[in-house]
Amino acid sequence: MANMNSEKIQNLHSENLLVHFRRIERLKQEATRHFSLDLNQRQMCDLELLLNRAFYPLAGYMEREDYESVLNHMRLSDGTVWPIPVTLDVSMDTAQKLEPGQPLALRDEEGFMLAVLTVKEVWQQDRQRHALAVFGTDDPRRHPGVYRLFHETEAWFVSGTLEGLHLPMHYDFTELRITPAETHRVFTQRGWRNVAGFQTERHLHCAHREMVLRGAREAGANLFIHPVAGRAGPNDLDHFTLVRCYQEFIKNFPKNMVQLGLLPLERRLAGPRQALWEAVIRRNYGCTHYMVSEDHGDPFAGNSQERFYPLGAAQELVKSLEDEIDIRMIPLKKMVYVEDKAQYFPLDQVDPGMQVKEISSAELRRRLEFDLEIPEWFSFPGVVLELKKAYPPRHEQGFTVFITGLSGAGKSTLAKVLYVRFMEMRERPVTLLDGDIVRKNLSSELDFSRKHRNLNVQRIGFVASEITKNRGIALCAPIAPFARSRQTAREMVAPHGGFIEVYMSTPLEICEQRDRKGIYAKARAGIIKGVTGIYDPYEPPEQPELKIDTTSLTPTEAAQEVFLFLEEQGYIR
Ligand code: PPS
Repeated sequence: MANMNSEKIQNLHSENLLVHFRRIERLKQEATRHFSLDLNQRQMCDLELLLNRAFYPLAGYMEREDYESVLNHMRLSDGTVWPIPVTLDVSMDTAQKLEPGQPLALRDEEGFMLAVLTVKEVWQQDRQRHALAVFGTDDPRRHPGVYRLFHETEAWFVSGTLEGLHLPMHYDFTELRITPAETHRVFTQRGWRNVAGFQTERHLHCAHREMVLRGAREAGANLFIHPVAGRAGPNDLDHFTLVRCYQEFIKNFPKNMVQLGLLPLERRLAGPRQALWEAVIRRNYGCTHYMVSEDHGDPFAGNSQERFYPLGAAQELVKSLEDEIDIRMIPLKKMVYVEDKAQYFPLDQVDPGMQVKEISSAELRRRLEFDLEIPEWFSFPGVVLELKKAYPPRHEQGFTVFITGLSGAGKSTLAKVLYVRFMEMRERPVTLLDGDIVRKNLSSELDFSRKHRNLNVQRIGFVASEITKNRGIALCAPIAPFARSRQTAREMVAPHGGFIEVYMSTPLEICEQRDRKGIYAKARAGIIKGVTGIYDPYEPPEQPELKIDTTSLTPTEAAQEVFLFLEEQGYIR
């Protein structure tokens, strides 16, 4: 078996797969004749780690022999430990155009050429077999990694060597986008003999500090906090907030102990194989140790769901191959705060009589939203401040009041009263997206077919989500007869602030009696077709935040119900 030699790795890391600038000129000239592929976010992550040699010894996308060997033995065909396939997936259309020896230009989403792949083989993947070998199941419903393989990966694979022109561009947190060659240099300059790598994709608090410090002390190592900056993680925090939180987090360590970096890794969530892969990557970044939790790489790690892989399996696998991959495994232990000792303890050292305190992520979110205390034993003031910016208390968040119901149910009137009252309050900018206004402007080309109604409501949801994100108030009053599109609007808005669905349940008879616009009379007379409630369906909301029947309520009384709800929920004071 190939046993990696640290010195060899150190030397190889002084290089990357980027070619000399003269060669770049040449490749650019030739590129006009090459086939080209625009990479998606996932593929860009893999390309970056290939080019910067975080995936050493890979010098391109895996050949079929290596791929098969990785599936079957977690090793490349020469015996080197490598647990996860790194392949370039293409559509059948592209696959049919490619031949061995042919250059394929790889471009980013803007069409900027990043690398040229010299094609070696093209083959159709067997998703079932791939999934079973890598993930241990071929059921996309049971495993998000398998879901991505089945639904977000093209069916054909291309292998071949790479010539890099540029690393993918990042304009955010550039100082943290350090490559393996740079980390080697930094660690050496600082005289760090032992460095323990720690990966995360969540925000970190006091318990995490205790956990990583404990691990690092055991190994006599400095720390490389190396969060994933690939696609969005398991929580709904935006990337910018997360990284700002990490920057605050590392301020709470002894001086010259920690280095922070971002890893553009597309995680496969393949449990033990994932952990092993991450360890190999950290070895390539110059770490001597890697911290592994008992549910490391599990798709359901860190939430209340049952884990997919057996607890401890990831630690065992990495431990068993430590010598071969040349990096030591540090088992991470969950730490809890023991109140009577005013100190953190590893969970397995807590006696039954001890008072343990914890704050779940849902509870943390609630406290942020309601501007409640977040104790110092739980988190650091700098981290809390960043979180507060991302999760302002509700009275500082934006929200959308989404009023749905039949024509004549009182939607527009309610929306107008609310508009005036919010304008009077002058606390947030207010936008009125009444059905008619939207139909005249945003959706002027749409008709009243199911497809167009859904599109109309989807557009309203998009605009409302932008308004809510920027902390304004969006007042929407479309008929929105279909539950699915109302749900879509909710999903667009909810991550950014409040979504209050108000169902105007005024019965059809009353709406028809009012018939302000005369559309019911026209519908009954057969002059207009497809009027909601007469010939077209209305699916009543099952769980609206509010249900208001304006049969015997004045517009001011209806508005009052909305105000009471908003106050009770903390959106207004
Ligand atoms: S939808 O289903 O949400 O897209 O409808 P919406 O955009 O809210 O409708 C705006 C107004 O169009 C008038 N109108 C119709 N409504 C229903 N069905 C048909 N066929 C139709 N034709 C025109 C109707 O007056 C809607 O305004 P409101 O404010 O609801 O009375």
